[in-house]
Formats: sequence, C-alpha cells, structure tokens
Amino acid sequence: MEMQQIKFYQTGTFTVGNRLLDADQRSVQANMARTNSLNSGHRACQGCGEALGARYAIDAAMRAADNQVIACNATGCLEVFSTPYPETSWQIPWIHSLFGNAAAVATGVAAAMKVKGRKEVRVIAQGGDGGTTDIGFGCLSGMFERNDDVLYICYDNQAYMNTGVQRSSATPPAARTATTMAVGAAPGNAFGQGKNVPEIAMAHGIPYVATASVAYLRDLEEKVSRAMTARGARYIHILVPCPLGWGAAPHDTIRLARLAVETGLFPLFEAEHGEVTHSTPIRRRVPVEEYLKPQKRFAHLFGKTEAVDTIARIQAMADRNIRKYRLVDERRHG
Ligand SMILES: Cc1ncc(C[n+]2csc(CCOP(=O)(O)OP(=O)(O)O)c2C)c(N)n1
Ligand code: SF4
Repeated sequence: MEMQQIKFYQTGTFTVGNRLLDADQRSVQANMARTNSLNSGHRACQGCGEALGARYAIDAAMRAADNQVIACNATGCLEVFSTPYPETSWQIPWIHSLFGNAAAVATGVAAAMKVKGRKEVRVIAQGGDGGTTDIGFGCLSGMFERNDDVLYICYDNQAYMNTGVQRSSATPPAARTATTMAVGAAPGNAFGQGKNVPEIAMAHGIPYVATASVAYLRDLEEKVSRAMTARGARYIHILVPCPLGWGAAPHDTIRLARLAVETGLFPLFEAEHGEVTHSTPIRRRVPVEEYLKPQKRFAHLFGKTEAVDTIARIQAMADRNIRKYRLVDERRHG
C-alpha cells in the first residue's frame, strides 16, 4: 500500500488528525466507546444541524456522566424525526414531554433520582428555540430560579421548523418565515423583537451558561463536558442551521454555522454565575452579507436593489456583539 504523509495541520481535526492526539484529547467521534446516543435511522432532513448538534451534545454528556444520562425532549423536529412511533433512534433513556414543559419534566426526573439516591444519574432537557424561548420559557425560568440540577440544551434553528417554519422569538430580524413574509415596506421579521435567552439565563445567576455551534464540534463537546461537571441549573444554546427553513443547501450547514460565528452574529462564550468567563475570538472576520446571501430566507435583501439599510442594521448587530464579547483583537483587524 502506498504510504500517505499525514500533514501536521490535520492534528485535532475530525478525520485522521484525531488519531494523532492523546486518547484523552480525542473528540467523542474518534472514540470507539462512543455511545451513538442518537443512532442511525432517524428521519431528519439531509444536512440537519439539529441532528448533528444533538448527536454530539448527548454523546459528550454520556461520556462525561459515565453513560448515566436521562433526556427529556420537548416537542419539535428533534423529537419528531427521532421517534416516529413505534420506532426510536435514541440509545438512552429518553422521555417526550409536551412542547412547553421539557424543563419542568426534567426537574421532576431529577427530583425522582435524588429521592432514589441515584446522584450519578444526570438529567438533560432539550428542545428547539420555539420550545425554549417561547412556549417553554416559563418552565425554563423556573428551573433556573430554583437552580434545579438539570442541563437544558436549546437547539436554535431560529424558527418553528417542525410545523412549517413559523417565526419564534429567536428568529433574526429581516428573516423570511411563513409568518414573517418578505412583503411590505419592511419585509421579513421585525427588528428589535425576540429575546436573547443565553443572556436571560445569565441574569438568573445559574452556575453555567454557554453558546456553541455545530461548526465547532470540539468546542461544543468541551462545553457539554464542562456543564456536566457542575451541579445545579445549566444552559447551553447551540446554533443549528436548518437547510429547509433557512433555504440553504444541505452541504452548507457547517459553512453557515461557521459564518454566523465569523460575522459576530452568533458569539461563542461561556459564563459562570452571571459573569462571562470566556469568549472565542474570531479568527477571520467576515461581513454579514457572506452569511446572509446563501440563505433564501434573506433573498429579498439582495433583489434588484440591495436593501443596504437593512444589511447595515444587521451588520451593526454583529459589530455590537464583537464589541460586547471582545471577539476581535482590534489591533490585528484594524
Ligand atoms: C401546546 C402546543 N402548541 C403547538 C404545538 C405544535 N407544535 C409542535 S412542534 C412545534 C414547533 C417546534 O418548534 P421549535 O421548538 O423551534 O423546534 P424545531 O421544530 O424548530 O426544532 C409546534 C408549534 C404543540 N405540539 N403543542
Ligand atoms: S426541518 Fe430543519 S430542523 Fe427539522 S429535520 Fe429538517 S433540517 Fe432538521
């Protein structure tokens, strides 16, 4: 067989480079003991960021908790595509809650485990942005305020995808959805609405909050592992592009997730007890057009006449994040 030279830059990637690392540094994907918590056979669309995000997050949690994890899942794409009755793609104890009460159900499961003296069993609640930022928000805030021993993971695809792409309070300004059509003087979703749940979680002073992206899977795994070492209420918000809802090519899922970070629109950070402890610097800063253009939900911004003012407002949002989370070394980028 012909010898292939392994290039140094591949170290730590998800391909051959993983095998060049020490065993304890390797990603979950490269680990033979990977649980494959979300197994093959589910019915997510091709290129679904949510399926990818859930697979990595829950496998990382399983590894951190010595395979002692119970997951409570809000209604939404992740639940629907993974459990078409009577089948399931989950290889872990998994319970479907209602659309709006995953956090409360998880709190109950955690309380039951405590009563039974099963402290080693760790509980995760998970749901889409609709189930988290809208209908499930009251239960989530209660879980934070009581500091219940649950890790809540929000897979943010920025709309209610399962029911046909309706707007949620995580839908970005100007985005076209089935309920924010690209018509009128200000097409798409309005500016100045919605809510920033990672920051609201921080305002509860809970032990751990983080944002993560499917474009940076090692970072995502590390954040999940870190969250699993803490007790009390923890929250991770993962950006998971949805080819169907965003009007993007399935092969662009990772590219878009990366561009969201590189523009500054989706800052990656961690916070403990309400204080930001770490933010990931942007290595290559890109203008927001690069992120917006490949997505049909923003196509109306790039018609015959470019919506310069709207794009400038979106750029201003990215710039504000960059300043706020210190994402760019101004001396390097000017
Ligand atoms: C009380 C209630 N209202 C509405 C629905 C219908 N419903 C099911 S999933 C869903 C949207 C889910 O959106 P999101 O939480 O963003 O998850 P995604 O599908 O995007 O992953 C809706 C509206 C429901 N199941 N229960
Ligand atoms: S609609 Fe979007 S979130 Fe739902 S399965 Fe398809 S790609 Fe995934």
